[in-house]
Amino acid sequence: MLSAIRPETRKPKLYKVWLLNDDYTTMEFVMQVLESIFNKSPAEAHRIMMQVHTQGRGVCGGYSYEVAETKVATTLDLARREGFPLQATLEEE
Ligand code: TYC
Repeated sequence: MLSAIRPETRKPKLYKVWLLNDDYTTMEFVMQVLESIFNKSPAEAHRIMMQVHTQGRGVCGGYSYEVAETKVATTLDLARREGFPLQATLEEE
């Protein structure tokens, strides 16, 4: 169906942003990323960080492709500037 004709049927895809665990990025930095880039409360940031730390990866949220891609790029940028190997990826929901 053409979205120009039936705009109400458009269902934008969501993309999950995942944070991956590593041995070198500090817990404090990961929580800072979750609070400043993913707008999490300190309690939620701590919960997600610990999930990544104990299970290898965790979801930071679901966003449009553009927003998800920007959040991944901003995360990687900040991590590299601080000298951390933190990795983040996108996954279609
Ligand atoms: N495993 C890291 C440590 O023990 C903490 C960490 C958590 C790193 C989450 C990355 O996405 C991450 N310092």
